[in-house]
Amino acid sequence: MNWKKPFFASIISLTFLTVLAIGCNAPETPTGPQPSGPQLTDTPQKVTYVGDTSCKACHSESYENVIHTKHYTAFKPLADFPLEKPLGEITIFDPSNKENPASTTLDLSKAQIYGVMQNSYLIAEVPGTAGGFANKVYRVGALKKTNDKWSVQPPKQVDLDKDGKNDWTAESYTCGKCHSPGIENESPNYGISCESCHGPGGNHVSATDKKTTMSNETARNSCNSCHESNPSKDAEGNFTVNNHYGTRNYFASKHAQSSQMTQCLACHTSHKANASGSLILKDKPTDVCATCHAGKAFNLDKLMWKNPTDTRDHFTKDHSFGAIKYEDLQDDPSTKPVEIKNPAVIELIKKQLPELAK
Ligand code: HEC
Ligand code: HEC
Ligand code: HEC
Ligand code: HEC
Ligand code: HEC
Ligand code: HEC
Ligand SMILES: [Ca+2]
Ligand SMILES: [Ca+2]
Repeated sequence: MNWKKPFFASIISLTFLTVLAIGCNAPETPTGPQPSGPQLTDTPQKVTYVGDTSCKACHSESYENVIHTKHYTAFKPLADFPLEKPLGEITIFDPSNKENPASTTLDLSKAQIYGVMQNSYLIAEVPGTAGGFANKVYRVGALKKTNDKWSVQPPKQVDLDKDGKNDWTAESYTCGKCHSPGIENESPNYGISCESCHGPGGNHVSATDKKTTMSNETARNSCNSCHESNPSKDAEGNFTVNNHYGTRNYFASKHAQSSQMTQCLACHTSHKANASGSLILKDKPTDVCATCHAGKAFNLDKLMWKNPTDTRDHFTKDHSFGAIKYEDLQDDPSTKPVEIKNPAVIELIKKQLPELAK
């Protein structure tokens, strides 16, 4: 399998999506893994997402495994969070136009609420107003837990209308592509679901030929659409490895370059979590390495470094497996993103990722 192809496709689609996320009035485009098989026919087939319970009817074992993975807890229904008091009206500001900020009143008890992302952000639909809220889906609140109950609070406090008091600002929801693709896909499941990796299942479910209407290959190639691994460029044109989602620098590893490897799934599972709830093939991560590197002892904490300048400590570990050490990058430790200043590493990027180097 050629690793680089899906890799580039994902860079291109991500760049495109970033542009979409920034441009407020950009048209909506289906995102996430696209179905494999013939595409771009004269009459494009409408893709339909049918939801997990539909898959469960025939693939109950997969279903039981998958619902216990962290993919399934990335986005939850609000009903999972017992509230201190019933939802009511809030006045929210759209921060996208700082000169002339629009505001509106939203009755949360009647609003279309999609759910809660990463146990903290309340995601809901906000009807458009004159001069504001053009993007439909917004991060309208932050959930805070006190004792056993949750309350909805402003996600961000900024004095937008400059009256001396902080305003409840609701930002356009740009995180859904990876955290809740189901919202945009109009899937019955708003979070990450079977179809987030497998592509829409409508055809497969209704087809008599089950074998050719769903391909494992689509799912194997899906990981990168959310776990974007390559460096990116900042506004000054520096390469950075600041993304929170990537298996950072995987391109530089001997693994990515080896045809023996089946990429992510050489070490990870797609459905079944290990004893610690992680999608890793063995309960002890070093036991995975031992299946191919018998007798070698790896210190994964050192080898798979985390961004040391990320105060929130939630960035994915480096996956270059020794090809790029943090010390090699010549990062400026005073800034949060990890800048790549070392000419030798920049050369490596140019060689392995010529598209990105342009
Ligand atoms: C009505 C029953 C049914 C439903 C509903 C169904 N499948 Fe299947 N699925 C099958 C059968 C039968 C096969 C073929 C198994 C075989 O021949 O090995 C299959 C095969 C597959 C395969 C393997 C394809 C391959 O290359 O081997 C995947 C992946 C899959 N289904 C995913 C899904 C997903 C995701 C959903 C929900 C969107 C779903 N299925 C819903 C019956 C179903
Ligand atoms: C390109 C895909 C993508 C986008 C866009 C994205 N994320 Fe993530 N996010 C991920 C992935 C993948 C992970 C899991 C990383 C890991 O486990 O190493 C993650 C993890 C997280 C976590 C959990 C970190 C932890 O340590 O538990 C938070 C919080 C988060 N993202 C917030 C956001 C917010 C807020 C946005 C939008 C402003 C956003 N993400 C946009 C892909 C994305
Ligand atoms: C994180 C991505 C991901 C999610 C989520 C996911 N799958 Fe899969 N699935 C895969 C991959 C990758 C394969 C290919 C198997 C392999 O190469 O190990 C696969 C294989 C399958 C197969 C083929 C038989 C097998 O197990 O190898 C079926 C059936 C299937 N998935 C059904 C489902 C159903 C049903 C759900 C939801 C309950 C689901 N999958 C959710 C990635 C995913
Ligand atoms: C050579 C084995 C290997 C390959 C290939 C690999 N990973 Fe990992 N990955 C690991 C190990 C081991 C860990 C856990 C490290 C730990 O817990 O100390 C991990 C952790 C992760 C995490 C959890 C976040 C974290 O920092 O703990 C994510 C997300 C991840 N890998 C995604 C991927 C994706 C996506 C791919 C494919 C591009 C991939 N990995 C390829 C071995 C691998
Ligand atoms: C639709 C976007 C999406 C796709 C596709 C996707 N992931 Fe994830 N993945 C995420 C997000 C978001 C998280 C963070 C979940 C959390 O921690 O709450 C995550 C977390 C993880 C983790 C760390 C937590 C854990 O369960 O161990 C691993 C490992 C991982 N994904 C591997 C994979 C692999 C392998 C594939 C492809 C078969 C894949 N992912 C496909 C979005 C995605
Ligand atoms: C499916 C087999 C497989 C697994 C599993 C695997 N590797 Fe590798 N590893 C390889 C191959 C193949 C190479 C490339 C060998 C080469 O080109 O010299 C490699 C190269 C490496 C290298 C660079 C060269 C070296 O030997 O020092 C490191 C470091 C490494 N692997 C670490 C790990 C770690 C750590 C794990 C577990 C998280 C792991 N590998 C899991 C197959 C694997
Ligand atoms: Ca104010
Ligand atoms: Ca820095």
